This record gives sequence, structure tokens and C-alpha cells, in this order.
Amino acid sequence: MNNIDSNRQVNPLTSEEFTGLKIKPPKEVAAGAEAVKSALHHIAKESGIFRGNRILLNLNQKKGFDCPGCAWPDPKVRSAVAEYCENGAKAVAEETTLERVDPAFFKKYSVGELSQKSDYWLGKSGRITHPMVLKTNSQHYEPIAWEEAFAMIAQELNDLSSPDEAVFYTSGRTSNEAAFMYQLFVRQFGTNNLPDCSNMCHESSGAALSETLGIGKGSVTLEDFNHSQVILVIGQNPGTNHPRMLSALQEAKQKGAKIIHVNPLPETGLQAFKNPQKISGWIGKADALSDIFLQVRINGDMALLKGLLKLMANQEAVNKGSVFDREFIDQYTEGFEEFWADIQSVDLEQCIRESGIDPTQLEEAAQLLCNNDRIIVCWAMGLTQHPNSVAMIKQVVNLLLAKGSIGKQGAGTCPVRGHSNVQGDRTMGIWEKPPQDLLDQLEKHFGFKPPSAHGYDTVDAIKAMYEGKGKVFFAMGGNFLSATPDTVYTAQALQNCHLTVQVSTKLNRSHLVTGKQALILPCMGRTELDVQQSGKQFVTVENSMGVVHQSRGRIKPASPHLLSEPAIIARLAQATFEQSKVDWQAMMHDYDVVRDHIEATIEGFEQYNERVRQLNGFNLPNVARERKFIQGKAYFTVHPIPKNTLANDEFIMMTIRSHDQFNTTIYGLDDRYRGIYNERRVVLMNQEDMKEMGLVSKQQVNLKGNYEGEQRVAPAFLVVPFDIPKRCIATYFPEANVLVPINSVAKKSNTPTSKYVVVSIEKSI
Ligand SMILES: Nc1nc2c(c(=O)[nH]1)N[C@H]1C(S)=C(S)[C@@H](COP(=O)(O)OP(=O)(O)OC[C@H]3O[C@@H](n4cnc5c(=O)[nH]c(N)nc54)[C@H](O)[C@@H]3O)O[C@H]1N2
Ligand SMILES: Nc1nc2c(c(=O)[nH]1)N[C@H]1C(S)=C(S)[C@@H](COP(=O)(O)OP(=O)(O)OC[C@H]3O[C@@H](n4cnc5c(=O)[nH]c(N)nc54)[C@H](O)[C@@H]3O)O[C@H]1N2
Ligand code: SF4
Ligand SMILES: [Mo]
Repeated sequence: MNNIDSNRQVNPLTSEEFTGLKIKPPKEVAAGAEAVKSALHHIAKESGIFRGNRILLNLNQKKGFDCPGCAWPDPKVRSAVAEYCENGAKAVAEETTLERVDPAFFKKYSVGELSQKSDYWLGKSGRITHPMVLKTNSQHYEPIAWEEAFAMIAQELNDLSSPDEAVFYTSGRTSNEAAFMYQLFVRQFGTNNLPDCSNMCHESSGAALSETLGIGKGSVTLEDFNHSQVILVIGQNPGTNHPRMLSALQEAKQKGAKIIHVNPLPETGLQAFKNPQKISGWIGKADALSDIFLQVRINGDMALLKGLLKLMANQEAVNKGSVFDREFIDQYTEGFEEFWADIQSVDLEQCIRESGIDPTQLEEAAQLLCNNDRIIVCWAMGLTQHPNSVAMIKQVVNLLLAKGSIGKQGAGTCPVRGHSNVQGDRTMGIWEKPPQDLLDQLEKHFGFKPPSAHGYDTVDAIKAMYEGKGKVFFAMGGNFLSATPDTVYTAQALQNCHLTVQVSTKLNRSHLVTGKQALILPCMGRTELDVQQSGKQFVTVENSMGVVHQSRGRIKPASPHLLSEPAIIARLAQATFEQSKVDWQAMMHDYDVVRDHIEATIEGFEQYNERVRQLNGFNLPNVARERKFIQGKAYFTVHPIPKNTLANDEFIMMTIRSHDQFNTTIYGLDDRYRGIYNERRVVLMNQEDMKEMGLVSKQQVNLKGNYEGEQRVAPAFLVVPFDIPKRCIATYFPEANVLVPINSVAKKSNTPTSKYVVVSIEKSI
């Protein structure tokens, strides 16, 4: 089964060499002048001072390009000079770097040599300039003409015994236009094997929300923050990952909202904030953001939420309707009785024990929730990447339903999305489980029958390739090898393929750990001017709150040999299909044509071309926001508190992001807010745990996984004493992905449990 090219000797893991750890006290305040300094440093270093600053002037402006960073929405009123954050600037710097990875670079380094470098080094080497091929048994990539590359992929695809032997991955930076064309190509080819980064990200939110509220997206708008009374931020680190959310929280607070922060770590951004876009943020005092910080144990959220609900239900029982919104519950929901009975049976002592929360703090938070009914709950990966994530998010929905906090101004669900267009990609049909509606519309409009059998998601795709059932792997962006769990297993899966293809901007480890043959197809990024036969093009994206708007690249592409993502898909389709009912050429020449097809096949895009040309774009319909629940009802559900029992030497590990990375792209080696500098191979530990184990600060340890008797080891991590609950530890993603077992997934969403990995720690020297 394994046809690995044994002589390539590639290393699937990033370098284990230490880079020089320095530890300082964590920062007490996020952003402020220091964030501006850091942003300017990155842009000047990568993109040149003047060029870089000119580029930044277009970032998130109404006629500029959408930030390639996260999916946090833009406000309606934009700052004329700086409508972005430190990490947006870093993302732009990364894309607009002046460094280049050209054919001479690949001639100099074999893939084996490159794979010995760190992820940081690989990313910093620059933008890829030419399509490149790695031939069977070859050690070096070499240039290939675009036509030849497309012919090679087409041949491999057409030689498969079934279209289901091909896997088509998407990362969430892909525009609506490219995503729509991509899923159309894949379905015309005959499969629904469309795994995407969402499977590792907010899939649990999608599953929980669609089963309870009838829509897999959040219900709030940015405006709702200004009308909210209580905002819960659970399992999210916005100071690093959605920095402009801090401005929204600050404004909400100024208008009277209270903020409850639930996290195993006292994340700096949620403690205090200085808005760098305001003068007061440079010279004034910092605004404290959280009113209550609940330092929950990893995966203690179910116990915490049930404890809160129990305390609320106790008051409700004394005076019916004083805490819960009975009118809303009667009119719009089902399942309240079972929910009520379940909450009655909650053992408060157990909740306190399992969550690790102090009873007075629990009371205080419960009181806020009792007294207010305009409640927003925001969450991200701290809730979605656990074995019981779907249940956990449904419990969040229970809280909001009980309070009538859905479909009301200042209230609702706010799953904060990661990649800038991950939500749009799903709306466009990047989904291994396509809804029948979409398939019917595609059939009606394009005149071919799309496959209806569900395809592979990310985890199933890895297993299929490992078992030899997936033979061609095609990635529209991303870094599949390093982003997915169980790196050594996934490496084997990719190496089992006949052909792996990466459409990319920058070099990463997925270009080095490949199938027998591999292709790199270099594409333009968000910031770049895209000119096709009909003239200058723009693309569209959907942010975390369902607003669809334009993004217009402005700068000269990094190389004249780059193609846009839509052009790559159209030309691949032309090479693959001898005859096609779909006019691929017309879409490539003019993206308005793509948008017309989207309008014809996907709900909510009426007059797409016209409406998206309005300055602020438009909102997609949202049944939860409008209280137009499917069959008129939203659903309460019942969920147990998980049993998180650990053996004497075991810890629960969460794998998180540092302040200097965007997923697998490493911007730098610091995690400024947490006070960790110049090192990524660190493990954050409670000081009492360290003492019990006889460990000291900066001691070198190995981390060992023992999932269902399978051994996994991540060697060489340095201990950092940190304010984290006992028996909980944190490491960075992707260094620790090797420990995330392929079979450890969330029930229903099949999301790898990247925040819940049971490991033991052993001294290595
Ligand atoms: N600069 C930057 N921005 C990014 C990204 C990036 O890498 N860099 N990535 C983008 C993407 S794709 C995504 S999905 C988002 C991710 O955004 P986040 O979800 O904020 O990212 P993580 O670092 O994974 O952090 C998860 C947070 O959850 C907490 N947590 C972990 N386990 C638990 C738990 O059991 N309970 C609770 N309550 N909290 C827990 C962690 O301490 C941490 O604060 O950010 C997006 N934006
Ligand atoms: N252990 C652990 N694992 C995780 C997570 C975690 O918290 N812990 N988080 C998960 C999450 S939330 C996510 S979303 C995934 C992320 O998984 P991915 O989306 O697969 O990974 P990224 O690191 O975002 O991808 C970066 C690469 O995208 C390419 N790229 C950048 N811009 C463009 C572009 O405009 N077009 C194209 N075609 N390519 C581009 C570059 O080559 C770059 O190297 O990782 C998941 N993995
Ligand atoms: S908050 Fe997100 S989208 Fe906004 S500028 Fe920062 S990284 Fe970009
Ligand atoms: Mo994500």
C-alpha cells in the first residue's frame, strides 16, 4: 500500500532545535502603541516602508481589499487611515513580502533539505513565483509550464477508477467566486470529497447551531454589541486572534455591557485594552474589559454552564418568569420540560469541582445572567475542539433560548470565525455533506447531475489516503500536513498518494511531504490586482456575521507567472473535461459571470452583482436572527457533564496560537502578551504541578500521548510556569499536532480534539 519515495527522506515535523527562550511577566494591557510598533516593524521588514504603508492604506477600506487575516467584520464607519489591527498588518506583510521562492531556490535546496528547516524559515523565504513540479523519484522541484501542469492533473484525475479517489481540500482564504467554481468543478468531476479547514475549526458550531436553531451561522450583527447587556466570551483569545473585536467590546462596555470571560488562561486582550486607533489608546489609561474572569479547567465549560443554569433555575423556580423568558419559550421553542428537568438534577458541588470555579464567582456570573436578557455569547476554538463540543455549544444555545436571547437586538450567538472567508466558502458549497437543495439547483442551472453521496471530511480524507483509497490530493490553499492532527500519520497518508497538488502563495511543509509526484501552483493573493480579459476584477467574501462585500486587490502581483484562483480552476476544468455543459472560459474572463451563477443557485444572493457594489455590501438572510425558525421552532437539548478522569501522571493539553502566527504561518517567535519570547517549543504549566513533578522553569521535557494504547511522542519542549489550572497544560499548534490522535474527534462534527489531548510529561535530560 505504501508507495513512499523512500529516498526523499523528508521530515514531516518542524525543527526541534531551541531558539533561545526568554520569559517575562505576561502583559497586562493589549494593543496600544506597542501593537502599532509591531505592525509597522513587520510591514517595513517584509514589504518595504513606503510600499508597505501604501498597501496598508487600502486594507479593509470600502474600495480596498479585505483583510486576509481573520473573519471579524468591518464597522460601517471606517477609520480613514488604519482600519486594521496588528495581526492584519502582519498578514498583509506576509503576503506582500519582497522575498521570492523562485526556480533557483528549488534548484539550490532539495525537498529533503527544505524539510529540515523550521516552519518559520520556510514561510519567510518568500512568495512562490513559478508553477513547479516534483517528479517521481526526484529530489528537487523544477519549473513546469501551466498547460503541462493542468494536463498532468487532468490525466491523473481521469485515470482514477472512481472520482471518489480524489480529495479536494480548501482553506478559508478562498474568495466566494473561487470557492463556487471549485465546488462546481469537483461536483462536475463527480465527487463530494470537499474537506475544508472548517472541519477542524467551527464544524462543531455549525452542527450544534443548525440542529437547534436551523442555521449553522451566528445570529448577531456587529451593531448588536452596542445594545448588549452581558457578553460572554468563552474559549476565545480575541486580543491575538480577532484583535478588532476588542474595540467592539470596549464600545459595548462604554454603553454599559458587562463582560464575562471564560478561559483557562487570563488572556491579556480580555483583561485590559488600549485602542490603537484612538489618541486615548496611545497616551491614555487602558480600559479594563472583563468584569468577571472565570478561570475554567480545560473542558470544564459544561460543568460551568450547568452550574450557572442551576443557579438561574433556582431563582426562576421561586418566581416563574422572573429569570427565563416564558413567552419566548412557549412561542418559539420545544424541549423546555426535558431541559428544565435536567437542570433540576444538576449537582452544584459537582459543577464547582469539575469546572474549578469559585462558588462566589459562579453566583456573581449567574446573577448577571438572571438580571439581564440581552446576552451575546462569543466563542471560538476553546469550545469547538473537544470530544463533546457539539453538546457544549448546544448548552450555550439552551442558555440563550431560556433567556429569549435569540433574534433580539443586543442578543444572540456569535461563533467567531477564523479564516477570512471560511464562512463564505461553506455558503458557496464547499461542504462534503452538501444540502440536497444546492445539488438540485446546480443540476437545474448547469444541466449535469451532481453526486449526492456524502464525501470525505478532513479526518476521513486522511484515513482514506492512508488506506490507499484516496490517490490524488488537491489543496486550494492551506497547509494540510501541518494543520491536521497526527502529523506522522497524515504524512504517511499524503505520501501514499500518486499526486499531491498545492495551490499556494507561500512555501510550507505540505509542499515537502508529498505524493509520488507533486505540483505547486502559485496563485495571487488578496492584495494583488487581478486583471482578466474583461478588465480589472474584484472578488467577494462573507465575514463572520454574514455580511457579503467586495475585496479589490491593488498591488502588482508577486510574479508575472501567477494565476488567480478562479483562473486556475477554470483552466484545470478545461483540461479535465473533454466536453462541458459549464462555460468555464466565460467565468474566468469575467467574475460577474460567476456571481450570476451564484445568484441563480444559492439562496440569498438576489441581484448579487448590484448589491455587492454597494459600499457596505449586504446581509445574507438568517433564520435565527429573524426568529423564522424552521417549522417555527428552536430546540432545547439535554447534555451530561463529561467525565474527565485523569491517571496520576496525566494532563489535559490544549494546543493554541501564539501572538506571532496565523495558523501554520509563523510570523515570529514571540508570544508577547503571554510574556514568552523567542521560542515555540514550550509547555505552559501550573507552578504547583511543576513542583509536584520536580520540574523547574525552562526545564526540557518530552510530551507523550497514550490514546487507546497508541504511543505518540513530541520531544524537546521547555517548561514555562504559567497561570493555568492544575493538570491543564498548553502548547502551540502546529508543533504539538503530532500528539493529536487521528481517532480523537468531536462527536457529530468529527473535529479533531486539538484542545483536549491527554498526555504525560517526562523529563528529557
Ligand atoms: N493572529 C491570528 N489570528 C487568527 C488566527 C491565527 O492563527 N493568528 N487563526 C484564525 C483561525 S483559523 C481561527 S479558528 C481563530 C482562532 O481563534 P481562537 O479560538 O481564539 O484561537 P486559539 O489560540 O486556538 O485559542 C483558543 C482559546 O480558547 C482557550 N481554551 C482552550 N481550551 C478551552 C476550554 O476547554 N474552555 C475554554 N473556555 N477555553 C479554552 C485558550 O486558552 C485560548 O484562549 O483565529 C483566527 N485568527
Ligand atoms: N493542533 C491544532 N491544530 C489545528 C488548530 C488548533 O487550534 N490546534 N486549528 C485548526 C484550524 S481552526 C484551522 S482553520 C486549520 C487551518 O488550516 P489551513 O487553512 O490548512 O492552514 P493555514 O496555516 O491557514 O494555511 C497557510 C497556507 O495557506 C497558503 N495561502 C495563504 N494565502 C493564500 C491564498 O490567498 N490563496 C491560496 N491558494 N493559498 C494561500 C500559504 O501557502 C500558507 O502557507 O488548522 C487547524 N489545526
Ligand atoms: S481583526 Fe481580523 S480582519 Fe480585522 S484587521 Fe485584524 S486580522 Fe484583519
Ligand atoms: Mo480556523
